[in-house]
Amino acid sequence: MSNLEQTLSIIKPDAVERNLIEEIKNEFKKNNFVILKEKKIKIEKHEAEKFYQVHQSKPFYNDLCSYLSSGPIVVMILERENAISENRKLMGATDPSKAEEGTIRKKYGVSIDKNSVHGSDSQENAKIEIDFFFKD
Ligand code: IDP
Ligand code: MG
Repeated sequence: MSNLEQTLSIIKPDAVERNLIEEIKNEFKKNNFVILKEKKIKIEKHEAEKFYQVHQSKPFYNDLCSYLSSGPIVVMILERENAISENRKLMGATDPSKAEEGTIRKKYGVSIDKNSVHGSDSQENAKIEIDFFFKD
């Protein structure tokens, strides 16, 4: 059975700053993701706070929102079979030092906060996150 899905991906400020946009996009393309839409933007802190609302009770929430709004990011809609789980697999563990070999976070991440990429974690959140950045 085919299960074509879309997920939201973000190339975070640490990766944009190190000129890794094309390399990371190539990781997605090599792994059969189609980039349906993409834009390079810089968001305000209040927008990051809305995006990361689910984490508002966490001790790292304030730093996380400051960080995501600290520099340009690339937001993308990625499509493939089982895009949500396949993207999570390709990204690797949240902490790059615990991520598997070959994953994007293992290759490019520098720390748990500067871990280079974001990816939606469920169908429900994928829809919310895609609308957040791409609703006209
Ligand atoms: P995920 O990005 O792998 O889905 P989440 O638990 O959803 O991980 O956390 C969102 C983001 O918050 C992570 O990507 C990471 O940048 C940051 N983060 C998560 N846990 C910590 C922590 O313990 N300290 C600092 N930052 C964290
Ligand atoms: Mg998450």
